[in-house]
Amino acid sequence: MRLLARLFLLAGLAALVLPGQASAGTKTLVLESAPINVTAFEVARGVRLAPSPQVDGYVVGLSAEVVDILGNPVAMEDVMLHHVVFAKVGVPDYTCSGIEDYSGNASALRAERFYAEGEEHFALNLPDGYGYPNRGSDTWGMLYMLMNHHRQTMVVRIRYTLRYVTGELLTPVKPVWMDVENCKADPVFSVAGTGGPDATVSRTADLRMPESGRFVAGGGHLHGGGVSLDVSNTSCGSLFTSYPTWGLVEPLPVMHEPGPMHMTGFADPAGRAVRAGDTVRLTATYDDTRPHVRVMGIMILYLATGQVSSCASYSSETPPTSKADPVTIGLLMRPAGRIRRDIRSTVVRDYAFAAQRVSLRRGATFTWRFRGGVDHDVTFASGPAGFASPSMRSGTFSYRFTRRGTYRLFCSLHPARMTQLVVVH
Ligand SMILES: [Cu+2]
Repeated sequence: MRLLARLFLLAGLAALVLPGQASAGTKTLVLESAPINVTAFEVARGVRLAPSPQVDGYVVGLSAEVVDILGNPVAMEDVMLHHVVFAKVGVPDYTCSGIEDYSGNASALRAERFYAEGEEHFALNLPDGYGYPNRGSDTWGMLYMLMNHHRQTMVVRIRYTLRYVTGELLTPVKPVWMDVENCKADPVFSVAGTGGPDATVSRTADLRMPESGRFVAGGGHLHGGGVSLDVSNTSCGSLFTSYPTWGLVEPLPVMHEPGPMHMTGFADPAGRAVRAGDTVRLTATYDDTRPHVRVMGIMILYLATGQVSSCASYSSETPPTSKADPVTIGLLMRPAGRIRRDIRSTVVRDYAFAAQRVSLRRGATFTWRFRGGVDHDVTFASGPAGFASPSMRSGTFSYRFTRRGTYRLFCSLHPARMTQLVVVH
């Protein structure tokens, strides 16, 4: 079902919070999603309506966490919040006219993305005097991805805490979502990791500003292997660079490369000027000495519109140096069956790669043909070069193996059930 239709079907469920009337001041509101099942060793992704304040006001702060059905916080070792994105349904997004769903289908979903949080636990804190306007009649949706490191199915909720201002006029901000793979529910790309000592690789995305204003706050999202995430005004220089802090220990079993435990953000009441017509460029830089698959480069900025006379460049704080321990992702299930030599393709069906052990010659192009009732993907775990397919239930994905060695592959959505070994001679 299309995302939009699904959201509107659920609309009845959303109107259950926050009666009460507007009185001036800042309130702390604690809201929760409906329960979400996360199957053992698997990933739960989805879109659903999110309860929202039922009176007009402004969001000035927002953060999210995973709790169990009793309301107790759930440790990352149990269920990891990969990410949650909050969006206002039916409102056009600043940088994207329609967001693809998790299967890559173009969707009629128009929604304004206004906040996201991942392993770095970005918390929105707008500078004093600024707020994200919200009407009591607005509808919020959330898009989430959770990972269960347990042998049992877990039932959790996403709890989010808002600071909400009513009865006052604040300077409104518009959320500006910058993303090197914009307009996707799962905006990932992969780094091969074949660049040699100290190599990095960068991806960029440009936004031509339709209006003038000042960015008053922002935060970044990178995955494992991230070096920096910069947003610049191409005529003036850097507006802000977000840097990761490392140190998360990935819970066992290792199912993905750990992300940063923190990313720097900024909140600047004076704001950082951009003029209508300026090009704002996002640059996500990753280490290319090792593979890093299914990574992201996203910055969310908050714009107060209005005339500005000139622009400037800004230097950004760097966090204390930290290092990520290189992790190796092991397969949770040993690929089985006879070795299939020099085949060109295999079928990916529900919960199995048809050919689990494959031997190829260097230079061969191999194709995965997806025939599932649910989404699957092929994702690099270890080997000479990183790659990953989008998640799909039909269609094909091809990859040319240009480096000899042993590639351990799996489906990142079903890591305990779907694995494959490809040996390239
Ligand atoms: Cu799968």
